[in-house]
Amino acid sequence: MEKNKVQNTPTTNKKLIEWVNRMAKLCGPDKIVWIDGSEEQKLILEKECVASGELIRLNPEKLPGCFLHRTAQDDVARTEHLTFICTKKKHDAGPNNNWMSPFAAYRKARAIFKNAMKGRTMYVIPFSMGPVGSTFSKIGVELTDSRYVVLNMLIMTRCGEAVLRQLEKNDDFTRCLHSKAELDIKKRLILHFPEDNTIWSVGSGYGGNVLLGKKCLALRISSFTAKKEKWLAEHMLIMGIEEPNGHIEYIAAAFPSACGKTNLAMLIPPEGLRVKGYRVWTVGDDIAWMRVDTDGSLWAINPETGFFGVAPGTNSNANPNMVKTVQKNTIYTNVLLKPDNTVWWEGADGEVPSQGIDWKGNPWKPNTLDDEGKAIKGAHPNARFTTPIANCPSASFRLDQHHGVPISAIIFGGRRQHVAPLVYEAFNWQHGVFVGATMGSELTAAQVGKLGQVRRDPMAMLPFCGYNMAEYFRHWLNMGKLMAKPPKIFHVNWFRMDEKGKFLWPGFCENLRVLEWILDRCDNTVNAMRTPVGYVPYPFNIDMTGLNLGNGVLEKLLNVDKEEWQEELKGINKFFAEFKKDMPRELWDEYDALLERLKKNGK
Ligand code: OXD
Ligand code: MN
Repeated sequence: MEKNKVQNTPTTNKKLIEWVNRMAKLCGPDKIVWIDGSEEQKLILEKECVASGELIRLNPEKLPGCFLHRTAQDDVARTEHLTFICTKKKHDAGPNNNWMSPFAAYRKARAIFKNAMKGRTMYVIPFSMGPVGSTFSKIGVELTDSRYVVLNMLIMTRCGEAVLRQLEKNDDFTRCLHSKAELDIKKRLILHFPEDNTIWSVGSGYGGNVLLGKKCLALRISSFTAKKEKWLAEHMLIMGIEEPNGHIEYIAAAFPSACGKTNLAMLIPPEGLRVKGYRVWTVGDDIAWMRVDTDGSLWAINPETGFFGVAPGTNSNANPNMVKTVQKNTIYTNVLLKPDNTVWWEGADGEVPSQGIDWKGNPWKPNTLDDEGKAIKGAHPNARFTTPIANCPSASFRLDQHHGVPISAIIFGGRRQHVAPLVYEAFNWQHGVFVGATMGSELTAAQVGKLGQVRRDPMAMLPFCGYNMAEYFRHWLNMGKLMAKPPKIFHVNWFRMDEKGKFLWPGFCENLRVLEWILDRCDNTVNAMRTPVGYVPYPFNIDMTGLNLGNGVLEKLLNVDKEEWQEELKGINKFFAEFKKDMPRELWDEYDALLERLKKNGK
């Protein structure tokens, strides 16, 4: 029997068999195992992980089917500086990406992959992003030497037999190769080859770098494919809002990290609005694939089947639905282990435990200080849970529908202390693309850089757009022309502050009050104030039943300060200029028009 060769393949797809053989030859695993998506196979893998120490089984009474995993200490987040777009021409990756030539990238990575799986098993994971067989969906096959990756992929994607059957009808798939190798940051690379429909990730075990269906395939590779095929692959949540009359309107929303995207996707209406009969249905919290359907509207699916969410700060106040979701069949990564074999993180419900094992595996007590005098955290600030959407009490009943859901509104958002009002509506699609392209967030204490400094993150896609963003903007402009009924575009800012640095808006579930206005605008049932930046609500059109902000606060939240906006335009100018002559003229036109409106007296 020839070593490293696929034996008893469960597929007749020659292209797939040939590729698996070639990669096995490179990586040198002892064994190859095909993931079939069965419960039996999953249970075997879980047992093996517990035996090897990759997973700790959590309290089966309190957290059935749940496990804890700890990553290496220098492997706790996406490593953007080690993430590359490898197109033949550097220009095609754009100023927004790190670039390496495919030749250099393959050569560099091949040396790390060489025999990296020796003594290990190579798992072959056929997965579908989106319902198997939907016109929206794309198939990938991930080869990995990590059982943790397999178990996470089983939660996050549709894996196994059904996907192999689909690949017999159409043999097109994204080739995803992953090896932990030595988990050495100096030998870590996350490489995307959009022209070859290939992803190579080596040297990491952190979800964002290794669950290759997510950021790598569903955003970086798919944004490239989507441009060619005329659809949109976006870093957006999708939620349905059931109106008092039972009708459900769907919105897609893009926010940079740490702006509460997951919380918004599954919010529970505040008491004051709940009595009206509103209800939220969660379609997705991270990625939206959107296509123009035969009705001329934009329809969206969430290509994933799970949430890979940030644990710290998740509690019954911020996100009661997520707290319920993570009670079973969940993999926790880098959280604190409590003596009763349950888990905890900073900002979790209940009392701070008096002791535990921290995310590094060390004994922990609250308020223990490190060498610099800072309290040692029980959970890493980017500790995660991987959990099935099906567990979520607000999971939409349309998750598996092949056509997805129709999108009425697209929302862009950022974290801005000043400048951006609570909500405004773009004048039209082209202006909406400008609003998305100029999105920004202020740096928080958690990021390196000057506090309050604005980082531009267009459509929240800066780390995820697999090609030149100037071309991406052009694609967005073109998509508007394909739609008979394009969604309306809005911008929201939950983070505006007063002079003393206090948040003016309570956020969380109260955000539904703003979404209600947005839906009223989509239905043309409410007027708005025209300002230089867009349409802003009249304060009396936001339903404030049960929420008292104090005199004049809503007016402050909705204020458009022309001087602040003129300052803002200087930053936008600098950002646009980075794209040189590739920047679509239409966006500079929008820039000029805004400047002009700001200079005029009156509104
Ligand atoms: C994520 C991210 O992990 O956007 O979803 O960073
Ligand atoms: Mn994300």
